[in-house]
Amino acid sequence: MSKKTFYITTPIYYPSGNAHIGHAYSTVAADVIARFKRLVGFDVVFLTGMDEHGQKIELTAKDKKVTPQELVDNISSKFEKLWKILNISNDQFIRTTSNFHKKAVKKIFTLLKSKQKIYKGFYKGWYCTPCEAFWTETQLDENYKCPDCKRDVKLTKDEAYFFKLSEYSDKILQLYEKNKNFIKPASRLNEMINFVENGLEDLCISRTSFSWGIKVPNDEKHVIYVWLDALTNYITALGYMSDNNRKFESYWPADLHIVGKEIVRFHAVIWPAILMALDLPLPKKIFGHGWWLTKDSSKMSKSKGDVIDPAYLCKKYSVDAVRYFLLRQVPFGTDGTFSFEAFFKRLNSDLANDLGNLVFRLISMIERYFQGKLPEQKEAEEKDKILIHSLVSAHKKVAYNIERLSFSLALKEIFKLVTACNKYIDDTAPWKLLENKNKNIRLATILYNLCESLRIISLLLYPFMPDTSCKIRKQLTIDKTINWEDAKRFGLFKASIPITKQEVIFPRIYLEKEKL
Ligand code: ME8
Repeated sequence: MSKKTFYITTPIYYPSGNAHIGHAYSTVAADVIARFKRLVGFDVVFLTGMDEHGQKIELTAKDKKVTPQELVDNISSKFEKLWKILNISNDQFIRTTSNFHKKAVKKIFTLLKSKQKIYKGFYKGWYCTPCEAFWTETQLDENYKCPDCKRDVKLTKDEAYFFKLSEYSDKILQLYEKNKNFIKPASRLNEMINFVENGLEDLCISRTSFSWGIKVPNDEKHVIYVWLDALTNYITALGYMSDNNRKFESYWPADLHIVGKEIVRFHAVIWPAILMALDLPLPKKIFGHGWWLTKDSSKMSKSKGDVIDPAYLCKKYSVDAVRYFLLRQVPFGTDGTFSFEAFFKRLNSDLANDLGNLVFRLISMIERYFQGKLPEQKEAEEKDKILIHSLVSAHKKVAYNIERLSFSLALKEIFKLVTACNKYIDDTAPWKLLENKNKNIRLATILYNLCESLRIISLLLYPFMPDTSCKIRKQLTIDKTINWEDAKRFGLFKASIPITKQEVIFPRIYLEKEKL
């Protein structure tokens, strides 16, 4: 029987500055889901990439005295490197300047036009260049600024192509009604219902004020609106409108689009309308996550100075510390403020003290009491059974929370096990047993139970912290194969294989020594 497929995407990123932890957020979250789905047997396609057209890029390139292509080549390669540093397991990396994408977008435009979903008219409206978004007068804020980024907007009147978005209000409301999971979390669904209920206007989908973009077929003075170009990446990446659409047939519709909250509107309104117009199936879920804010409570943004570079954090404090912090610190749907104090606190308490120390204590005891070779012992005492029960039942809670994108709760469940193991060591006090030779069996059993606990913890941690999971397994000489099913069973740890202490997995951070 062929495997069930799972198609997950992140937004494609604008190459107009350095990446910051806000970008890493969508991608790390998607990586956790992709890794988890692969573990539980799905055939996964995980797509990320770059959104490389638009006026903003043309202007930045001019400013920097390079061509737009040089600019996007340079920044896209930095993003690609960042995903490697962050251990992102994407299967594809799309760039909207790729020929295959440009060709497919032109065909999509032509198809929509032939279906009379696109027409030519005049556009008069307020344009926000940084957001690449047009606003009607009523949508502007009280100071006539962009309602999203609060920056200046420009009044524009132009001949332009329009997409008949206004035809789709009812169909989109029906979609929300029928599929309650289409937009998550629920608060974002309510925002979208209000937005669509106010009525949708036709969408201007071409520009003549700049040239860095995909040209409208047979009318080359018009460039296709960057959001039409960008959104369709999710299908062109799979070969839609190409000579080989096998992947598209197998993986579309997407199971999950992960996006930041400010672009839910594009994904939950415009994108389904385009797909409906193309007679294509709709994605199953759109999750709008919250923002990382700077200390002054504004959105961390590459056009502002105060950004945190994830590559720097990974290099200095380890990739898994960053992955852990991003997903543990705040629930995925809400905003969070990044501070080094909070980052170090998490690192020290959860990773260095609780998890790191558990691994270190256990291996030290195996070395000291059994010269690194634990005898095979498995008889459980009553007090062990409580620990064993919490271990073998954890996978359900972890899986449930990952599926709901409640990453913080999933990690909390895993770290409850870490705490339980540390408590088990304190309660059973293995060092006291050593004085009595007859009690060596009990001592070995306690240490065996702890090895087994760490084996299960390493499995549950794998989607979040693949490096750490492997380090723990290596230290305990556990087979490298990560098999989720093995998290459901206690007693698989193979004793009698020599274990030796290696590097400390999470060294403590001393705030006073850090130069920030
Ligand atoms: O929006 N906190 O690209 P982008 C959390 N090209 N997430 C943040 C963030 C922050 N401070 N700053 C940015 C685009 N993001 C389009 C997408 S998809 C067809 C086209 C998130 O580079 C943001 O919410 O401006 C978005 O999900 C992603 O980074 C890319 O932002």
